[in-house]
Amino acid sequence: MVKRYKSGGSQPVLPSEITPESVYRDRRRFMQAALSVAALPVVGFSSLAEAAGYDIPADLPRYKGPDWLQPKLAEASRNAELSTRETLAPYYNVITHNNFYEFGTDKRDPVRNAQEFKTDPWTVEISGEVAKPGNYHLEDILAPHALEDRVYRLRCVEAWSMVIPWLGFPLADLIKRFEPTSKAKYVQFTTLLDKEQMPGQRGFFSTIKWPYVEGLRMDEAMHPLTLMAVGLYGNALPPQNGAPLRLVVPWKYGFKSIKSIVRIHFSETMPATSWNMTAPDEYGFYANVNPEVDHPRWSQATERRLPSSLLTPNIIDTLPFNGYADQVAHLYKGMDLTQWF
Ligand SMILES: Nc1nc2c(c(=O)[nH]1)N[C@H]1C(S)=C(S)[C@@H](COP(=O)(O)O)O[C@H]1N2
Ligand SMILES: [Mo]
Repeated sequence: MVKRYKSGGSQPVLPSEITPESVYRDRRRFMQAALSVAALPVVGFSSLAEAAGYDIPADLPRYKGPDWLQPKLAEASRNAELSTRETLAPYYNVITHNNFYEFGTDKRDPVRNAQEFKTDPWTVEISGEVAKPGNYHLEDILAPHALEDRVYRLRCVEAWSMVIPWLGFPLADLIKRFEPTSKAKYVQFTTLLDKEQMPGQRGFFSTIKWPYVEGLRMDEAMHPLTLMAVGLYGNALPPQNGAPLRLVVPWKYGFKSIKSIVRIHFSETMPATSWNMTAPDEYGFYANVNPEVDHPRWSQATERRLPSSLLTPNIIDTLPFNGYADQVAHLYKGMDLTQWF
């Protein structure tokens, strides 16, 4: 059943109910920083969030996206069946606590450094084992797809998590249109390479070999939970969250959910993935959320559900496959998940 967000499910918590004074002060600083960036008028503001029933504080920016995206955002409908009813992470946390190493390694670096990032026009290359390879404008890629509003848990390998309302469509629907050949066993995704715009790609000491790449087995890519996201909280994706197009794979650690995608490549063999290349003993290709397989340097048995603070750390148990085991465990039948971590 697909329904409008307004009519049910988890209600966003008012930030005044959960936001300590220090966060309000932080927020003011955020706005001062954001407003000093000349590009914000390009990013634009939107009132779609109200239309979708989301609680976005008036002092925080909404990301509008290009004109052609507006009707799609406005017509998005809620997929209640595939959405968790847990309390949403406040919008503030979603747009200011990010991992996007292209813009810096600190959690606040992406929101500080990505506001001028140009995400329109945007081209995506479809390549490899497909009948219809080519370079496509994002507008054409998205044209036939209606957007759904889906609330997913996002569990970072660093043991924090958030509940985020995404706007997107099933990756499976996109893949079918480009007609993969019988040799297509894996899909690899690539993030934009652009040293001018992405300060994190300039350094000599970067741990990651750019561009960021990720991958999925074909059956994982075709799974109905696997989402191509173009928005969150009723609006376009903020640049710090991976605008204009990102992957969301809710049963895997967050690093699989690659941002700002410019290439989707189909191959017969398992593709290289960034964190696996960087530290193969710590990050595998599969990266399914698994409380029983610890990271070599910390436990994965629990997670810090944001918002969290010193006084209210909000530590909860991590669930197998991030709570999506019923839907996805069958994909890994017979596999030793200690070995294929
Ligand atoms: N291109 C790219 N994609 C990326 C990352 C990154 O550094 N670069 N970080 C990943 C990690 S580790 C996580 S936890 C999620 C965070 O998504 P969010 O900032 O929207 O919460 O993005 C993932 N996608
Ligand atoms: Mo992560």
